[in-house]
Formats: sequence, structure tokens, C-alpha cells
Amino acid sequence: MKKDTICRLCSACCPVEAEVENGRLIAVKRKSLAPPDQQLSCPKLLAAVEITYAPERLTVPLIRNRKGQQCEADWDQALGAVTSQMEKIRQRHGPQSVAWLRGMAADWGAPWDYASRLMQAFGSPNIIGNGSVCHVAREMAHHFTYGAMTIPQTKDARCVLIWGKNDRNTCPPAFEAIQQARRQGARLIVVDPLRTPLAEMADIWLQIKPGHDGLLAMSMISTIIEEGLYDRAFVTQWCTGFEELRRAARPFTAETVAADTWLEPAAIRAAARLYATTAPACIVDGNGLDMQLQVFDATRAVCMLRALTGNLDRPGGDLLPQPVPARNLQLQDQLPAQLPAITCGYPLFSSFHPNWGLHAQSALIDAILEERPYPIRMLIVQSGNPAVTMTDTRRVRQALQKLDCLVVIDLFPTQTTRLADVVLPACGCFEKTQLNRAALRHNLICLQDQVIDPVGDSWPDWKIVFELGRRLNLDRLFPWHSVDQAIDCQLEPAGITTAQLRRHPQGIRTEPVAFEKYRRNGFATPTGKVEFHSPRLARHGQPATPFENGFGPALAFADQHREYPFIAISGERSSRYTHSQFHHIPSLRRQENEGVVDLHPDDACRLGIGNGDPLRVTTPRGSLYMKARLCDRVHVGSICIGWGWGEVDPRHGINNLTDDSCRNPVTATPSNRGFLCRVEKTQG
Ligand SMILES: Nc1nc2c(c(=O)[nH]1)N[C@H]1C(S)=C(S)[C@@H](COP(=O)(O)OP(=O)(O)OC[C@H]3O[C@@H](n4cnc5c(=O)[nH]c(N)nc54)[C@H](O)[C@@H]3O)O[C@H]1N2
Ligand SMILES: Nc1nc2c(c(=O)[nH]1)N[C@H]1C(S)=C(S)[C@@H](COP(=O)(O)OP(=O)(O)OC[C@H]3O[C@@H](n4cnc5c(=O)[nH]c(N)nc54)[C@H](O)[C@@H]3O)O[C@H]1N2
Ligand code: SF4
Ligand SMILES: [Mo]
Repeated sequence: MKKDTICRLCSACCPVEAEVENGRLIAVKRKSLAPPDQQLSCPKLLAAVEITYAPERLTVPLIRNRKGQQCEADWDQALGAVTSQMEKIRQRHGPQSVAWLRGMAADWGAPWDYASRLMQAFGSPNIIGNGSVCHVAREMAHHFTYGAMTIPQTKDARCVLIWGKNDRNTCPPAFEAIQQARRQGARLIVVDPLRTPLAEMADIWLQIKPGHDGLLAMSMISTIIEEGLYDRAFVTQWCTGFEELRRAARPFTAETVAADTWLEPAAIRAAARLYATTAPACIVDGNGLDMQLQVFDATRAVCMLRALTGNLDRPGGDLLPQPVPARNLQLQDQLPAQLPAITCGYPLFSSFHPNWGLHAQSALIDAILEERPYPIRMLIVQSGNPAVTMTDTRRVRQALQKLDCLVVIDLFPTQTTRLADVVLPACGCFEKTQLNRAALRHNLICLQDQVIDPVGDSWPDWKIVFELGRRLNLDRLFPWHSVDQAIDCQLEPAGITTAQLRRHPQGIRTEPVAFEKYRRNGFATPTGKVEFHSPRLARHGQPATPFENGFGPALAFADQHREYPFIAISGERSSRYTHSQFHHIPSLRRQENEGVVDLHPDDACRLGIGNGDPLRVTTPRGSLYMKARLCDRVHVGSICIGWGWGEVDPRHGINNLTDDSCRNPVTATPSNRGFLCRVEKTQG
């Protein structure tokens, strides 16, 4: 039997066709729109069956006993242990002392609302997402510029500007669209410190110095304005703050920023001209911008390029999304107004979206360790592995160990589940039905539909949350007995049911694709226009126009560059793994057996390091051990460190090196991606 669903082995949300025989998953294939010889295969999806039935899967709940051992339990015992701890802590310290942490996108989206609803009904405002280190800071920058995060219309573009995104490894459908645009003659500009496959395909590759994208974006703005290459009609009618932007950008000439960006002035100007004079053009922005100290202003500047060139909401440009109307299941209004969330130090970031979790992830660790603004004593982690993936592992582990109670909901044992008092086994993506955020934020809406029974005694996340609700006597707020009922309730405003979605596996549109929608109601900003200058930000003491007060520090430990002379690039995704996941899957390990440090041959020669030599990489926060791989993918003076291997061995953990003491003031983003470090050869 074949069945359509959405893969969530990573956050690309690819539509797939699953093959099931006698209730067992046999194979899963991506439904690609590209011609057969242009389709990109996904190694994780090819390993889907192996992942689903991996012997390591958690199949029963675990509870830590008095001797400190994790022992198997049944669901009744485990859920009872969780709710009795929650009640106990609420009585002693107040409900706000219990927090919920959401990790990677595996279970993101509409189901996010279920956990938020549970915590809000329980009385805690602390539902913390990981958006400060993922794309949510970027999303906020889009919001503050023109009201929503745009979607590049790559396949119809004549020029594609890829800024810190590697769809070759992270989103096959998007990569196929880039290839299609190329076949149709589109020009390609890539801004990436690494020679990625996309950089190799590009007409112009800007090998930017990590973390310095804000300088480049301002410089491109400066060139476009000074050379009169902007769309005057659009700017006059639909943008505010053009003079402020011109003034802010003026000092960032190509010649001025060249040395600090490792780029040639001529290349910067050529990229600005090509992008501004080839219409339509779209910008694909990614995680390369996301974990920078300057993320908010750098991304705003990139967003402003879209508006300056009149590419917003035009075919082949950057589409403003058409969200599916859905019911907000959250209960924010039931929380006492005087009870701040622990993310209150980042008020703009915590409030820019009505129904997401609060995303300043680092605030959670502050609250546990430093008890500010008040202590968190119990934490429930859902679909995340913070002991590996959160900034500054030593500090994170210290925090997780300080808790009175740690509960982890996951599919596999991880560095984080090992620290837990209670572990609840969750189902994988082919074992449950859910609505994904991607499906709601923009038409088409597709269903991720269950294709096989849960493996072992694992439960879907929705069921775990609903059952916790019932045990906390919140049955009234969790009246649904199936996920279909809950989705139907959420989608009622859209007039769509789960049953209809199931009948239309190719998806349902609630409205036809429309361009230039701002002509009807303006942009969703306070002024109704694209805001090059934001009075809202000025009121909060932030630069109203990007970098109007200059460009601040870009990399962690920049003040100690003599001791730490290399720039590390972290987190570049492999197509075979999702963050810390799947490293135990034999077929994937056969393709990529270990994490490595990419080092330029010139640097290696200078340091007497050979290919495959064991290295120690050090920052003021700690060390990491990995083998060297000599290659010119990296710029001299920088290294690229393999991501996610801290799950296999904590000595390979990138976040041993990262710094959480310096953050973007708006979005709480630390510089996980670019930081200074020292590299040396070690013994075996
Ligand atoms: N230094 C540095 N730090 C980074 C990054 C970086 O590039 N560099 N990247 C950042 C980014 S963008 C992100 S998104 C985060 C990712 O950080 P995490 O969210 O911690 O990522 P994963 O390692 O993928 O952990 C996800 C966990 O969820 C489990 N899981 C998978 N599916 C489900 C499900 O359906 N339900 C449940 N309950 N569990 C599930 C998996 O087994 C896994 O243990 O890391 C961030 N941290
Ligand atoms: N296979 C796989 N797919 C995934 C994931 C995964 O772990 N594995 N994770 C998912 C998640 S949660 C996310 S957030 C996305 C991320 O998706 P992407 O944004 O596509 O992925 P990355 O590889 O993290 O980073 C993109 C590029 O940014 C570049 N980069 C690094 N530093 C800088 C910089 O300072 N400036 C610029 N301009 N570029 C820089 C890197 O070299 C890399 O080529 O992928 C999702 N998809
Ligand atoms: S890229 Fe691969 S793993 Fe990620 S959603 Fe698509 S098919 Fe699944
Ligand atoms: Mo992410």
C-alpha cells in the first residue's frame, strides 16, 4: 500500500510517498516536481526505514529510581510521575517555575500550540522555543521590515541571490528550483564563506568573512542607492525612511567594507549591480545569517534589498505569504498579566508573533543558573537535545543538572535523555498525524498523515500533551480524543477538515496565489509601508535603521584575537544527518563516518598539520577534538567544524566552544556560528 505524507526527518517538510506492507514501512520516496535526471535524493529519507526501526529507539517510558538508574515504567506511572512533580513544584514555587523547551523542527508547528496551551493552562508562561538560534530572528527581521517572512519565487526568477543557505544539503525541493532557474538562464549570486556546491554553480561567489554579512548588505544598499539602481516608483509609494537608509548606508562603501568582509570592492559592486538590474530577482536567505551577533540588523538590511529593488511580492521575486486562517489554541490571555515570562529581557522578540513560543532560548539557562528573573526548577524538553545543540555546553549541562526535575520526550536515547528523571518515548514522523507550521504559514496546506502504527509503546507528541492535560484536571481544555478532532478544531476558520486533507494529499489551497497584495491593505507594519526606518525600534532604544550607529562586534572572543587567531564556522549541515540525530544509523555512518575540521592547506602547512591529523580546537569556553581535513572549501584563516557529532562523543561537541555571554540585544542570539578559536595538532 502506498500513502502520501510529509517527511519530518528534518525541517524541509518534503511531501513523500510511503510504502507500507503488512503494517510495516518498506520504503519512502520524495515526490519531486523536477525532471527525473534533475532530482536530488535525500540520504536520510533513503534510511527512513532503518531510522524508524532502529534498535536504539525508545519504546517504553523510563523513570529514574532512588539509586539513580533509569528503569522501565508504564505510561501510567511515567505520566503520573511528571504531573505529580509539576503539581509539587507549582505548590512550592509557583507554576512559572516549570518550563517547557521545544527543540528542532521535528514537531514544530501547529502542535506547538498544544504544549503552549498545556503550560498556559497550568499557569506558566515559559514555553521556550529555539528560534533565537534558528530562523526566528531572521523571521522577526522580515516582520519588522515588511510584516511577514517572504518566500523566494526561485523557479521564476532571472537572478537568484543565495545568502547563507545551502539547499543542496538542507532542502532538496528548493535546490531543484534553483537548478530549474539556472536551466532557464537565471543568474546566480552566492554569499557563503564556504565553497559549497551552490558557490561552485554561481556567476558571482562572495566568500564573505563569517559574521560580517551586515557590512556586505549595507554596502550593496549603498551601491544601489548611489548608482540610482533602485526602483524609484516602489520606494516612493511603498517605503518609509529612504533618506535615513541612504544616510546609514553611505559610510559602507564597497571600498570601506572590503577588508573587513574579505571581499574585493569590484566583486561587491558587481553583485549589487547584477542583483539590482536583473528582474525579477529573489533572495534565498538561510541559517548562515541566523546565528550571528548582528543577525537582526544584518537580516533587516538584506530584507531592504528586496524592497529597494521592487522585488517584493512580485512573480519571480519574494512572495509575501498567504497564511491559512487557523484557530489560535493558545491561552496567553488566561495568564496573569503581572507574571512575566523568563524571556522578558527580550520584549520585542518575545512578542512579535501572536502564537509562537517565546524563542530567546538562552534566557532559559539564565533562569535556571542565575535565577533571573526567577528560578526555573522543572523542565520538560520536547524534540530537542540541548546537551549537544545549545550554546556553551558546559553551562547548559550545569543548568540541566541543577533542575529538581528534567523530563525529556524523544525517540532516541541522547546526551540529554541520559540526564533526565523521566523519559517519554515519542513516535517518529511516519507514525503520527500532525499539521506542520510550514503548512499553515502559507498555502498549500498539506497533512502529515500517519502511515504506520507507533513503534513499541511510543506515543505521538499530541497524545502525550493531551494526556498530561487530563491528568492535570484540564480535561475541559483538552476535549479532543484524536488528533483529527484537534486539527479540525484548529482548521475550522479555514473551512477545511482533516478528512478533506486526507482526500487531497497534494494539498488544498484556501486562496489562489496572489502578488502585490500590499496594494489592497498595505504592508503589515505599523505604518503600512516597508520600514527602512522603524520608529517602533527607536522607541525600544534599538537602531531604527540598520547599523545607523555603526557595525558592532561580529564574532565571539573578537577582543582576544591574538590568542584565538582562527575563525570557526560551525553548524554547516550534512545531507546525511539532522543536527545531533541519526549518527547511530549504520548506512549513514558508512557514507560519513566522522566529523572533521576543514582547514585550508596554507594554514595547515604553516602549522605543520597533515590531512587526517588529530586536532584540538580551543576557545575560552572549552575544547573540541576532531581530525583535520585539508581543503580549500574554507578561506585561509577560517575552519569549518563538523556539526552534531557531540551526540556521538561529547569531545566532538561544537558547543563546547560557543559563547553565551554576548548576544544580540533584540533576539538574544549568541554567535554560535562564527567565533574565534585556536587550532593545534594533538596526539591521537
Ligand atoms: N553551534 C551551533 N549550535 C546550533 C546550531 C549550529 O549551527 N551551530 N544550529 C541551531 C539550530 S538552527 C537548531 S534548529 C538547533 C537544533 O537543536 P535540537 O532541536 O536540539 O536538534 P536535534 O539534535 O535535531 O534534536 C532533536 C531531538 O528531537 C528528537 N525528535 C525527532 N523527532 C521527534 C518528534 O517527532 N517528537 C519528539 N518528541 N522528539 C523528536 C530527536 O531524536 C532529537 O533527539 O541547534 C542549534 N544549535
Ligand atoms: N540535512 C539536514 N537538513 C536540515 C537540517 C539538518 O540538520 N540536516 N537542519 C534544518 C534546520 S533546523 C535548519 S535551521 C536549516 C538550515 O539550513 P541552511 O541555512 O541551508 O543550512 P546551513 O548548512 O546551516 O547553513 C547554510 C550556509 O551558511 C553558510 N554560513 C556559515 N556562516 C556564514 C556566515 O557568516 N555568513 C554567510 N553568508 N553564510 C554562512 C554555511 O557555510 C552554509 O553553506 O536546515 C534544515 N535542514
Ligand atoms: S530533506 Fe530529506 S529528511 Fe528532510 S524532510 Fe526532505 S526527505 Fe525528509
Ligand atoms: Mo534550525
